[in-house]
Amino acid sequence: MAANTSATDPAVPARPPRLSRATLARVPAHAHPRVPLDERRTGIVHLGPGAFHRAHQAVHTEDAMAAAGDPSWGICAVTQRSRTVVEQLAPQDGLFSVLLLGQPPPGHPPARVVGALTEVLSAPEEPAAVAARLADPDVRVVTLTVTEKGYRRDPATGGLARHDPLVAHDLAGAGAPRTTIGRLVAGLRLRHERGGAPLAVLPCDNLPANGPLVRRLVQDFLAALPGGDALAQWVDARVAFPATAVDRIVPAPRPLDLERVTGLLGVRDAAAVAAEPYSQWVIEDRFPAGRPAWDAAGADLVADVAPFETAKLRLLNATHSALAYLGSLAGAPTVDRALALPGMETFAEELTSHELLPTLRPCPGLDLERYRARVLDRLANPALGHTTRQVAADGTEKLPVRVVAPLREHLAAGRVPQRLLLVLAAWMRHVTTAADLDDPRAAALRRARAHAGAPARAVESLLALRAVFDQETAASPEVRTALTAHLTTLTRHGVTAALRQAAG
Ligand code: CS2
Repeated sequence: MAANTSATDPAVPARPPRLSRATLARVPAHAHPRVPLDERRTGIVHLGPGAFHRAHQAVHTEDAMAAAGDPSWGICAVTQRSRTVVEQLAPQDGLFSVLLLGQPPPGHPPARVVGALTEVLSAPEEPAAVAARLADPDVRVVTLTVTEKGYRRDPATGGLARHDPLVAHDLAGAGAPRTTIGRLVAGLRLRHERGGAPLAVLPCDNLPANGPLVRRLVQDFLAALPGGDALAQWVDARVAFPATAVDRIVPAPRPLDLERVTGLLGVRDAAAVAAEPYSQWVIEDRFPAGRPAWDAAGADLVADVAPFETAKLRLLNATHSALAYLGSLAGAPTVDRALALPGMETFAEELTSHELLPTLRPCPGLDLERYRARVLDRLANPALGHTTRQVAADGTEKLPVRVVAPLREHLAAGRVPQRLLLVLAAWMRHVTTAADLDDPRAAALRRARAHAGAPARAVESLLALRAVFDQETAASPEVRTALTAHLTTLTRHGVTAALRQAAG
């Protein structure tokens, strides 16, 4: 007979229970939420509570509530698509932990439970409850992390992609909204009807001028709605859309991270996230109905976010994409391993110092050269295990902002930045050869695959993608020549030779 393996058998260690309010007592006190859970009230609705939200805004908000002794900024987390997030968080009463990858700052535990989430809703399943929350006057801030593609912008106009089938569905108004902007507008409409309390909408995705962008998308949506005028006027007058720059590397958690959390906290946590110790948040200070004391918890509240945002998108995100494409072509599974490839550190140093830093405006209170050097140290953190595959995803959404924008500035000044062009050539090689393409425009990209062996034709075909390259950049003979030269070298001689060539 097999041995009895019941939970009462002292020979079999009991499986730790799952994190929840009922099991919190098992967690060491230093890792407990920093706000009294019974005192929290909901003051924020967050759309898209993926790993990044949990490791960034939720942590900053809990710290702000604790610093100011104001528990009225609990977060109602609204998932946009994924049932998994509800299944992770709801049985845990919204509790989750954040594991630090690398050396925790002095006095910080390596893992902590965050109690910022007061409620978890699923937008596809509970549209009325979501709209009601957005209309609730106690809710004074809405934050969003829905990734670049979640906004459904039209790359040609920068406004709402009105002909996108899901946007068209939401504009037709038949049934519950299916896009983030459609859901936001449904909530704003109800808020307007219920008295019109002011609100701030704060998008936290890696897009330049993200606040004004979302304002424009909402206004485009309302302009296309019959009878949307009154609502549009109210939005203009009472809803602020501050811009923000967010910065924390949050790789998808690995099984070993979840095991470490169990080891450190004594409970299992299906919603745990893992992040680098560094975290920064720069926020435009425009909140008509108040905000958490984020400034008392390390965030920078400023009048103009733009220079910070550009610095972060270029020094960190452009370099990240460079390492993702060049690294995966050379077989590096993670960003830190990519940086350790022969010639790559020098390339990253030169890309950031010679081609990115010179395009930046001064950021009050931030030493850009120190930030640049720190970014390279952060990307080299071997504890992150951030896969090049994860960062390489959605290139058609990310590259225009990170790489094509600084490229255009160089071209306008009469310079041809070879390293930025090599990053684009590496993306071209990636999309023409990768086994699985994770990109909202994968179908269009696959058409270039027929030219994988003919660099000039591949360049030609990919330069025609208006979502990535504007007309002028695509028509530049210097751009075409450099891309073809880099793609040829990558195809025939590999990454190390291409790095050497770009260094000139
Ligand atoms: C990354 C970002 O996946 C990506 O595209 O570049 O998610 C990056 O880790 C964050 O922006 C860091 O703040």
